[in-house]
Amino acid sequence: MNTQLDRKWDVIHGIISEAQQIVLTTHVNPDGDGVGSQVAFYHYLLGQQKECRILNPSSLSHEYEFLSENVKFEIYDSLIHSSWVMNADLAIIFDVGDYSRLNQLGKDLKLMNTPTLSFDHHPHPIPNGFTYFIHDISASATGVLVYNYLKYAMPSSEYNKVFTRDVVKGLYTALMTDTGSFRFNNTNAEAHKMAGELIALGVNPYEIYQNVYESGSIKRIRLLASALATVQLDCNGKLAWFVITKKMVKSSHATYDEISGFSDYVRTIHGVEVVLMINEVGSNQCRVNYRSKGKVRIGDLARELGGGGHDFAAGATVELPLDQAVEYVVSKTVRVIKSQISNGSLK
Ligand SMILES: [Mn+2]
Repeated sequence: MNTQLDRKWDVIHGIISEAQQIVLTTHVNPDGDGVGSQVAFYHYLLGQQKECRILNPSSLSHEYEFLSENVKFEIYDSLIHSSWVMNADLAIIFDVGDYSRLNQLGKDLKLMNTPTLSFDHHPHPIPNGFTYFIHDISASATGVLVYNYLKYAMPSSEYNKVFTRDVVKGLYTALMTDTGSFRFNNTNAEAHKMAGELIALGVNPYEIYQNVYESGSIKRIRLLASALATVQLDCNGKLAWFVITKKMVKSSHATYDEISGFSDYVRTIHGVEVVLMINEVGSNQCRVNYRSKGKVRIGDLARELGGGGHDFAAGATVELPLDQAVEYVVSKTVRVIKSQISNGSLK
């Protein structure tokens, strides 16, 4: 934790303490980090007698439904929620690097002049549209920042009261999913230390693992099988790319939210440094997703394609039909990998 951040905790703590009615949200297509962080914070705030609501830009995918046991996840709708949001004195936003990923809620918060507080670890210029922010790109997950805040906010004698079952479940989910179960190259000593502390506080790692990773459907496996059949190698085996077509999704009866984690299978190939998934979402639109093992930086490439993300995990939406998107994106990616090889950053 850097010292600049340490000094910020007291300011942030003051802002949260003063607020009475608080909106909690995360990015569209929420992941385990965003959802886990907001669930932990929600339960913490309830314990502080705050009035709060989780209002997200889109629905929860099925692997995170176990987190909704004692909390209602609502999809933000201006007609239903704007009067409640208007009365809120703070919106806390988790894991959002790009303000536009808040969709309509982001626009409404701006219109209503609601102060926003961002907890985030994506690389981007700050304040990036937010009023206040806790921003640390060295954190493995946004959940790490939430955990550090809660430890700052409460005396250690109160830990057993603060870190309830719901809070630790949320935090562990955030940490586990963003580190790929402690396998990705953002896994560090702090992540393992936090995991150990959460286990000591009562979280059951296997229960969380099962809920997130062992709750898939046979439809998902069928879609995975057809996607894996398209894997191709480029750049002497350093790039592996594959596609998911609308037809595959249809014939497997799976849904797009079930494709998370597909790249993890492809990255198990020896020698592969970058995995590129191209997902046909519309007749003129493809979602592009990059995962790098840590030698090739693909964040700038994703930004060039109009998207964003981290150096080693990023994505973009490309407005092209599938065949053109494949040609355009694969050739661009090959060029980027080759230039990083030739400038010596990749052997
Ligand atoms: Mn994250």
